[in-house]
Amino acid sequence: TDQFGIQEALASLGIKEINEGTSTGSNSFANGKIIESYSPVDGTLIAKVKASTADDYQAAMAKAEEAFKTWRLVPAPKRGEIVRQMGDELRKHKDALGQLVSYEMGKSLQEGLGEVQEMIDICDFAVGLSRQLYGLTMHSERPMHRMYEQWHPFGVVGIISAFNFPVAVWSWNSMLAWVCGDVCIWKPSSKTPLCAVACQNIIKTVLERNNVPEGVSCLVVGNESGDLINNDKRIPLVSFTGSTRIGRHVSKTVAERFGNTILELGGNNAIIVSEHADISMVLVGAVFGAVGTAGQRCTTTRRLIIHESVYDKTVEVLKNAYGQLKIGNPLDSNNHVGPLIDKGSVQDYLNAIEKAKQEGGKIIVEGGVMEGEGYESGCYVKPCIIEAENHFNIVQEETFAPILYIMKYSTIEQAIELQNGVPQGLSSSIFTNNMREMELFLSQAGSDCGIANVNIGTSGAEIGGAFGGEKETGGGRESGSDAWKAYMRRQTNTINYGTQLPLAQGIRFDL
Ligand code: UN1
Repeated sequence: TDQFGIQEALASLGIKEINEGTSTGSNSFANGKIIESYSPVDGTLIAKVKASTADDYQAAMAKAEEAFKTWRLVPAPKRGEIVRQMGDELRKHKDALGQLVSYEMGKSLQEGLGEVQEMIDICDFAVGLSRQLYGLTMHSERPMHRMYEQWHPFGVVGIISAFNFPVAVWSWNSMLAWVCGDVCIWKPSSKTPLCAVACQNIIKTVLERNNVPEGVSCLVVGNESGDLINNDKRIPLVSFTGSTRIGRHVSKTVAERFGNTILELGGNNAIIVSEHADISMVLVGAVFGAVGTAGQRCTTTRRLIIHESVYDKTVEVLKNAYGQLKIGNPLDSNNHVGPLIDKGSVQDYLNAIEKAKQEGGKIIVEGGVMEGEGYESGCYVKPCIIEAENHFNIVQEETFAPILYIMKYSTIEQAIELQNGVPQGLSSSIFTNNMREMELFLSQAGSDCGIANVNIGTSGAEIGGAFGGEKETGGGRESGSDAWKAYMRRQTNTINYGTQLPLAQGIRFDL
């Protein structure tokens, strides 16, 4: 029985082969071992994908390099027009792709659709951007000289993405890279290869229709390709999304060859709940932040720092809300919380709870693994709340699961210190109606994160802003604002239109 129409969605996305191993889209660089993609929703095998071998990788790179020679000469607004068509194509496939994201990754259908919406939005953003890749002009210190800067495409951009946003993160990178004139080689998470194949299938029709060389978008599957990308001198920019542990390795490897990186690593995001907060708003922000995507967003709310005077009341409200959470099949819109990605993640979740207890944490809302009908995949867990102290080792770490640590504060300065007192620096927020503490939180003496919000939660950033964070989050910025600059190389040009050749800095050199 296919109650949620998954088979139809798969077929419409061109994913059919279950026994042979589906190939990786237009650029079929896949002759390696079979990767099986199981759904955390019901534990069934969705389809098999062939991984790329080292030879496949080389073939993909050759096509990418070749394609770059053509693509860089296409005027940026024309590249934008092609990205516009990709946005249209994504609109047509929004439902099916959203379903696949939900089924292969396990997030709620609403969030799966939301993720595809982010892809559509970044396409629109990129289209506008294709006419706005502005450089500055400067006044030269020398007469009859003109100075300006221009932005040129880098070349081949390596995109290594994570399972939790299996399609949107790729599009933030690829759509910008494409209008910038770069070509992309994408290595998706081996936990969500079908989402990547589906994306490749969707955009390949647009590339074909416009006679764009297929090497503009290359897909390589399997972990082997990750380090090939990191070590490849032909790839001037690697955009990596994933854990801090692997990010550190990527960062070192790419830096060793003087390549550029955009790193989107772990978060350990907190909400400060002030005594001036509107608790009904905190409720939505904190609960969605903590249990949405089953706690598997890099922007997930992991810590609540609550003013002592409203602590008991907030805990009461949270306990009540957690008591009403429905855990189950994410394709069923009645459920709030879907599964974790796999059993390994379930184990990490259990270990974290155990460690928190050992360090003195007090369970406020009990966790545990769900059993019985509907939970056969073994990946469903109960969102839990633990009263903890910020310095606990486990609180300092990012566990990709719905575990919320709560703690008390008495002054706003202390709250900000706790908020900043972790190695990561992605997202942060304060709920308050007091403008003094709000402004302090947003000031240079406030949150040290790349994202700081007021009266909204830590997750769910819009694509128009630059997305990323400081410290162990890696410092990269993607998506909106001027994040595009990371995908291009800057060239400063000085032109002498006079008949003399004066040197800068007034240096005389008489011949
Ligand atoms: C991620 O978890 O890797 O802000 C990205 C958000 C989403 C993106 C999360 N727009 O929660």
